[in-house]
This record gives sequence, structure tokens and C-alpha cells, in this order.
Amino acid sequence: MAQQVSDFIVDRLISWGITRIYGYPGDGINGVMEALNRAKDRIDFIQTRHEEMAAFMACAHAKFTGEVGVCMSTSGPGAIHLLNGLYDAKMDHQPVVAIVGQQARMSMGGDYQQEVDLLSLYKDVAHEYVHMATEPAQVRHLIDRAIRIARVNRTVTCVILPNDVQELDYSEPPRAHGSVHSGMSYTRPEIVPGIADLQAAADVLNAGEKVAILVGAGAAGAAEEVIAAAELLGAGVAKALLGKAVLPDDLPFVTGSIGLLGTKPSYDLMMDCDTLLMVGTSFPYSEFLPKEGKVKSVQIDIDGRMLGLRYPTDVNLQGDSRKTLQALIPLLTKKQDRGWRDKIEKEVSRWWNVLEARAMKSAHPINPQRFFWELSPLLPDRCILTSDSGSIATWFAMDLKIRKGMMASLSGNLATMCPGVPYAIAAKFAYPDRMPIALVGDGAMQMMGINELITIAKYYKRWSDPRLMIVVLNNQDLNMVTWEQRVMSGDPKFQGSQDLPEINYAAYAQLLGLEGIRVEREDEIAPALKQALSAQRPVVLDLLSDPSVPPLPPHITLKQAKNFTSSLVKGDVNAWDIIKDTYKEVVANILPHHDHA
Ligand SMILES: Cc1ncc(C[n+]2csc(CCOP(=O)(O)OP(=O)(O)O)c2C)c(N)n1
Ligand SMILES: [Mg+2]
Repeated sequence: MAQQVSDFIVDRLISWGITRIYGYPGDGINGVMEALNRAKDRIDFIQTRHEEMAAFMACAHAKFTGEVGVCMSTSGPGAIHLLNGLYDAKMDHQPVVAIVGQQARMSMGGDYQQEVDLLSLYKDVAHEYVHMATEPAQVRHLIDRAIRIARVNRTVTCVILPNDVQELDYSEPPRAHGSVHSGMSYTRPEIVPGIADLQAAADVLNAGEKVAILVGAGAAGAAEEVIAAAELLGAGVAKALLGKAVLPDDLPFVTGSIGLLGTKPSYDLMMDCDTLLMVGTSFPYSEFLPKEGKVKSVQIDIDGRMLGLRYPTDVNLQGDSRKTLQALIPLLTKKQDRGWRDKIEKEVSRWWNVLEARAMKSAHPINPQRFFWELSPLLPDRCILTSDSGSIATWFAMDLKIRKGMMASLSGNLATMCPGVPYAIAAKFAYPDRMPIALVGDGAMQMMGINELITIAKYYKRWSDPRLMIVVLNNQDLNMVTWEQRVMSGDPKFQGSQDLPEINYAAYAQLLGLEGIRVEREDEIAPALKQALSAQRPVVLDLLSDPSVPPLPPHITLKQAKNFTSSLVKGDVNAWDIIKDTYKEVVANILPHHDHA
């Protein structure tokens, strides 16, 4: 019997090394679903609660494994639902292929039910490659190109499949004028800049007296080389959010995160350095980088388009971060004067004391920093951390001490809510022996997270090691935005938009057969963590957290402080708690201890 187009597509995906597809069915994609059923011993279909979650999972698969992630949906509404997760992948440069259904060819153009102009709709998110199959002999190159282009360009691609095409007999492209004969396989080349450019970069770095290094996700896999370069250059190393796991936080010269969610040592490192080396990062907030023209700088990025983008760097090196640093290191001379480095190390060690003191300050009911402070030393080896957007990302960025061998990610450039739980699920499928830990706000839980607990309940019995933890920062507030309203705009909290309904997330988890632990007081944190980390089922840790603890940026401008004060004066519902507990902290941050404007 002839092979159906859908069976060919599934076989081709398997031949490309795809072992798992995240998605949701519908009659626009039924042909492929049936083929997946026929191939179920060779490729896994994971059913999510919502197509957006499938796209987040495909993105996380790519982030954590370096492989292509694949997600699938039906036509119209399903394809629309995928979009936010696909934008997350696109903006964080992850290879993800979306396979979406469409109405039958004969209905198209007929204002038919669920007929959406998907080629136009996907033209932005999958701008590198989006095509619709209208003929069986076309699907071979559509699949080959979607996967290859996703990998080559580290981006999102899309194949649209009208439902009638899925069920046609497959035929190979004929040997005829106009046919396309594509093939498989792609290996990434090792790109290293030329020696003249490397020498120019080394000259800049060797001439500097106070060198700062900034690493992002692109430096993953180059930890040893970054450390070696930092040693030679006597440099401190700051980390962009997506590069949180690139270097462990127990290294004395690692200043931690940078930016609005960053640390003071990272801020000072950038303000006081005379030379900057950026590796694999497109960290966006230029106000946290040195003032333009103040420093000499070198940037390394695999993607030439990202060079010289955030800072007018003097030497731009397009190349693989590891290989480029390996070629650069022999050209660097060791800095004899270690004064700059010693100063950084002192500031880092002092900063950890500041964070500890902040964490130990009681709040009501729980100081979120306290939880993170207690979690850090208990993190299981090789755990995979995921964070959602919100104030929780601040504590993730600032307080959590990452160790060697761990991975971590979040939605960096799109900064969307909701990836925390689906990222953790995809991490578990990719690495069943490792423990994912998702850090999620109650807003994100209510938006999508609690639904994806159902997915966890559906699948966890398959996992050889069923440990997976979701921490819900239950502050009954869209806290990050509430603080932005106060600090950026000087507005008091708008309860109508910011307050969240109270939900017992632990009880919800229990309802689904998962473990649920509610933490209502600070002295319950340690026993709760002990129980959660040894649970033999996925666990939801519901942490009642104080919304009055400010996720403070490392440096507050006078304008922000004025805004903040006026928001309280204008009658903020939490004014008294904030004044009582944290105003001192804010004031301490704007006192003229530093002369940076
Ligand atoms: C899809 C989406 N909608 C809205 C926002 C804006 N936003 C960013 S953080 C945030 C608050 C999140 O609240 P929650 O999940 O409770 O976390 P918290 O800040 O309270 O820790 C909002 C609304 C966003 N980033 N993404
Ligand atoms: Mg919240």
C-alpha cells in the first residue's frame, strides 16, 4: 500500500532525530495525529492543555538540549494559540519547528470555518521559513528545510498542512523540471574569527586596567574558557539573565545577575570598569552598561547580526564562544596588578552578606528572599531551574546560588508570563533523571500554570524519577507590575488590576494526585523544603509570600525614588507595610554612596 503523506512526514521527522512532539489535536491535523499513533513506538506525542504550552515546551526542549523542538496544532484556533510560545523561542533564538493544520485545499478562500490566513499570520514569527504544502511531492523539502533552517538560523519555522493533503498518497519528487530533491543532516560548523581580529581584541583587553566581562546564554559551554580569561585579565564576571547558569555563583569574582533584576556588584563592575568583554549576550538595558565612549570593548557572538548592537564595541568577533575564547586566551597577558580584582571579590562577598541580611528580615507572612536563601544550599545537584516572569524572576536572578552542573532558563527577551511550568515539564521529558524546579508567580499559575499541573498528573507515572517541584510565590498580587506602577510611574497600586483571587495551590495539586505543601510561616520553610525535595511525586510548594517586599533594582535613580514616594502618598493600599518594612531599604539605595547618576 502506498504511504500516506502524514506517515512520510512522521518518518522524516524521526529520521531527523526528532523523538518527541508537543501538541494538541484537532480536525485540521488529524491525518498527522493518526500517523503519530501508527508510529507511537518510535516517536512520542505529548498532549498539553493548551497549544501555547506546547510551544513553550518545544522551546524549552531546544534550550535545554540544543536540539530542535517540535510542536503541533490544528488549524485556526490551535495555530493562533501556539503563537506566544513560538515568539518566546524566536526571541531567545531557539530552533523550533511548528507543524500546523489548515482547512482542505478546496475550502480555502471560501471564508470557511476555522480558515485563517496562516501564511500571513506566521509571516512574522516564522519569517525565516513558513510554507504551506499543496502537493505530496513538496512535503519532503518542506520538512527538510523547516528543520535545517530552524537549526542554521536558530529560529522558528513553520509547515502548514491542509488536512486533505495529509491523507493523500505520498510520492517522491519526480525526476522532472521543477522538482526539488532535498536531503537531511546538518552539523554546526565551528566558527572562529581570523587571527588579526583576535589580536585586535587581545590588544584591547591587554591594555585595560579594570576589565569587566558580561556573559549571556551564548557563553553556555564556555565556562572554563570564561574563567581562564577572567583569571588572566583580573576581571569580574556579570551574568545576563539567560546566562544565569553559565558560571556558578560560588566563584568569588562572579558578580551575579545584571540589570533591573541584577546585583549591586554587577552594576558597580559596569560603571567602574575601563574595558568590557561581552560573550554571547544581547542584554538589552544599555543604562546598565558603561556609558558610551567610556570604555574600550570587545564582543563575541555566534550571530554576526547581534554584534555592536547594545554598545558600540571596538572589536567585534563573530564566532563560537568556546572556540573563540580558546583562540583568544593565548594572546592575553596576565594582569600583574590584582587590585581591581580584589576590590570586586570584596564587593561580591559583602553583597552576599547584604542579601542574607535582607533574607533574614521578617516579612508577613513570608519574606520571599528568605525562601530563596534557604533553597539555594538544598538545590539538588544537576537540577534544572525555570523561572516565570514577575517578582519571582528577581529573586531567581539575585538570590539563588547556582552551582556547577545545573541548568536554568526563563523567557528572556519576550519576558512573557507562563513558561515556568511548561519549561519544567519539557526539562523532565528530556532529562528524566534530573529534578526540574519551576519558580512561578500566582498570576502565572492562574493564567496557565494550574492547567499544566494536569499534564504533570497525566504523565508523571512514566518518569523513572518522578521528582519535579513547582514553587508558587503566592502573594495575591501581580507584584512586579504593582512595583513598576509605583516606581516607574509614581502610581499607587490599582487594586482592580493588581489584586489576585486567593487560591490554595497545594490543595489544587492534591486534588490532582500530586503532592501539595502549603507554607504559611517562615519557620515552615525548612521542613517544607525537606519534604518537597524527597517527595516521590511531583510537588507543588505553595508559599504565602509578602507583596510588600520590593524587588529592588540595584540602583535607584532620584526620579524613581520620588515616584515611589508619591505612589505611597497617593494612597497605596500596602503603604503602611511598605513604609514599616522596606522604606529603609529604598532610602539606603538612593543615599549618595555612589556618584553614578
Ligand atoms: C503574557 C503576559 N501578560 C502580562 C505581562 C506583564 N507582567 C509581567 S510580570 C507580571 C506580574 C506577574 O504576576 P505573578 O505571576 O503573580 O508574579 P509576581 O510578580 O507576583 O511575583 C505581569 C502582569 C507579561 N509579562 N506577560
Ligand atoms: Mg503574584
